[in-house]
Amino acid sequence: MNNDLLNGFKPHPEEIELHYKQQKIWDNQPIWELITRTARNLPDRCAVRDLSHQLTYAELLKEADLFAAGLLAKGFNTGERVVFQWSNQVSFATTLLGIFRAGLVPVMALPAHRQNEICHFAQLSGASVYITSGVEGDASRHKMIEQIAEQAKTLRGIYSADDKDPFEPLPKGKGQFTPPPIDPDAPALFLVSGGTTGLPKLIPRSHNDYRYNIACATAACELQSDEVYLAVLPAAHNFPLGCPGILGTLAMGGQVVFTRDASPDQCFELIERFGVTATALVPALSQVWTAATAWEEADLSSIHLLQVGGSKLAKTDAQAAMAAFPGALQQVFGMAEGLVCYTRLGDTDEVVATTQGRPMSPLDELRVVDNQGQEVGAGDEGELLTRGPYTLRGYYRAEKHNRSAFTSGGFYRSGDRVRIQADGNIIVTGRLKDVVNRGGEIFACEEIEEHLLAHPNIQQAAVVPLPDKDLGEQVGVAIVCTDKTITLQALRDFLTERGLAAFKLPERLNVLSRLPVTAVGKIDKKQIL
Ligand code: AMP
Ligand code: DBH
Repeated sequence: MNNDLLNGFKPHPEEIELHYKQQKIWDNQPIWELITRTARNLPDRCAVRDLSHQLTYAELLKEADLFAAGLLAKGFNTGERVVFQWSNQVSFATTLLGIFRAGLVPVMALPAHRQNEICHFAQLSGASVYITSGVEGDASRHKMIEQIAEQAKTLRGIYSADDKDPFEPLPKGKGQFTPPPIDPDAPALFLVSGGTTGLPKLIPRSHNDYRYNIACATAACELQSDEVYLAVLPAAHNFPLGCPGILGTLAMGGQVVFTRDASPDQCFELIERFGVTATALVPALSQVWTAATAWEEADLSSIHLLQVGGSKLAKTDAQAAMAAFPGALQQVFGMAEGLVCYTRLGDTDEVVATTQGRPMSPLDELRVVDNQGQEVGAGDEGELLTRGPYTLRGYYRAEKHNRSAFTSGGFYRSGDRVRIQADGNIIVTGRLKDVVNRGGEIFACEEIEEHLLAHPNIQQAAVVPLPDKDLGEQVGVAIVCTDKTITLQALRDFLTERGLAAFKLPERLNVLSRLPVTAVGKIDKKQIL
């Protein structure tokens, strides 16, 4: 074991770890065992496919082990970090499983990340390897990889699966592979935070905590052994990776279909062809898919779980998705840091349309507090704090930030404003910092966004604070609207009619053909400002 891995990793307190193990909440197995178990029981079943490849469980494991053996033969050791940047295709699974089998620890970069983020991940994690699926027609990527090679000093190897890249191909070993022993309390992988401020942070997820995460997610979503999961969001993101996503599906013996093209055109064809039963989308994508069901002719009746999460799903969009995919919608409020909440199949339409669900584990502890840190009354709004068996105790190598991101009792301050209903379901009302401060009047952007989305011609809306020389901040609005000629005054009249206070009315309007999005497809307010 490379002990350097544990530098800057904050585990759960010892007595709590012990309790989790005694109660079999944590089962002390390596993460790869989720897949090797299926490979032993159902070797000939199809595990993964995309439009050009498919592999059975036995083949998936064999390919993974050849790569694992190759990594170890190159002199990389258990516990060393690998910046892993891979697009949605069959080799995502073989390569990631290979990293796990070798005992190396992947940093789960997303395809949209560029040299700034990749170098940051490499340096912060002290990674010795960067591996990537390749250029995919993006000429700027060659330059990017060259810059990474030059700047990321800890890297001893860079490998690309694309022979057009100026780097070595992925190492491949031979023969029988015996995986090295791992410490199940150590990080198994690093997820990256959405990075609403500055560069993304690294979120360590241990074998034990991530296995528990996956087990809770498969149970809450009632995932079955004949599940066919379509991985359409970037596969390295927590939502499609493990909630229950790719790893949950493989743990159950189901099949994962990878696609790099998220369009309804392509995805609906895949759903019909492979009988896709489950998938996960962000709200913007669910909007596009829902609209497309009106004209696309593919048979989508195999879908029984349509997960939508990552940012707030407007009630009207939820209702439209429920009509387009009957009985399948599930709202998901999750975070790579841990806590995941779901509405459940079988909840009333009202709950599915208007709430973000409830925690997936009975051991999740939730507190809603005011800005003094005092718990608010039942049903009142406040910041959500959370702690539990799969929620981190500290970002990796971020001691200073951790002092403010966690309470002294180890609760993670999510930065999300929520209300918890009497039935236990959560309503996310916005981000703590997503507010406008207009001369001391502080109000949530989300409140105005909700009113804007009630406008029949407005499809997407983002409210952002803009600097104002007299009052500090003013309200700026960016919308996607079917009526391109809509004016600021017309919007102000519409909002006034809905009873919005005059000081909350927008003073700047930008009508766009689409809103900028983050690496996983959430509306990116940083780029609107
Ligand atoms: P990240 O830290 O990048 O994993 O992003 C997690 C954050 O995304 C959460 O803390 C929320 O702010 C936001 N989020 C995720 N799901 C939802 C949802 N269903 N509704 C509103 N916000 C969400
Ligand atoms: O936004 C997220 O990070 C997220 C959303 C839904 C997440 O991590 C998840 C489900 O697991």
